[in-house]
Amino acid sequence: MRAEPNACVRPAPESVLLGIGSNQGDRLAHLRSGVFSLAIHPEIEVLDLSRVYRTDYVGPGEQDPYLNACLRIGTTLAPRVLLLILKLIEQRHGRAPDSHMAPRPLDIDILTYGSRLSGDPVLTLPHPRLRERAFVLEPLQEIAPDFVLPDCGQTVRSACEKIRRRGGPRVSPLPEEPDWPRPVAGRKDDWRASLAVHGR
Ligand code: PH2
Ligand code: MG
Ligand code: MG
Repeated sequence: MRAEPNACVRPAPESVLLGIGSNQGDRLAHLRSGVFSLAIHPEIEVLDLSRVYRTDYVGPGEQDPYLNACLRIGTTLAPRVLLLILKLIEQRHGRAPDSHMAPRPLDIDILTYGSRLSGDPVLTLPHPRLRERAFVLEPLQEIAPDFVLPDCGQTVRSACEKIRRRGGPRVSPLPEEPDWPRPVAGRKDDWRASLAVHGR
């Protein structure tokens, strides 16, 4: 059946890779609650989630270590709208609006949005520092090793191997974390139930 000319056509969901981090307060609780906030959004489906990594802070000055993880979501939200939602979730977790490079309870970054390329300074795609950051590439390679980074044609796996060879700040997975939800392959309801239990 053909759609009416004015019918509202829902766009197909895009596959989006996100990085999530915290280095302030109860870091694991913030990450968990951040994932839960994404999962309950009607236009976002959490499709995969890495383990949690303890990572040395990277950047000017000294800061406490981070906990970092990566997620793959499916969403019908346009990139700028998704960005706005992520900022709202960060703020709800106590993040000050202008806390660039300051310690933060929650940071959620769009790493890639489908294979889109964008030089927009508000939302550069892929994330401009993605390939320099082991704290992003290690968890990302768990969930998307074969994803081809659209700006350079490298897979996540090979970008990750490159940065490993270079050495650098420590990035290590936490020992099996009972409070961290894990997706159960092919059983979306279990995965959802696990998020509902762990969300606050
Ligand atoms: N995020 C930053 C700056 N430095 N270091 C680690 N280990 N993990 C982060 O998520 C991180 C960082 C700014 O967003
Ligand atoms: Mg960040
Ligand atoms: Mg950020």
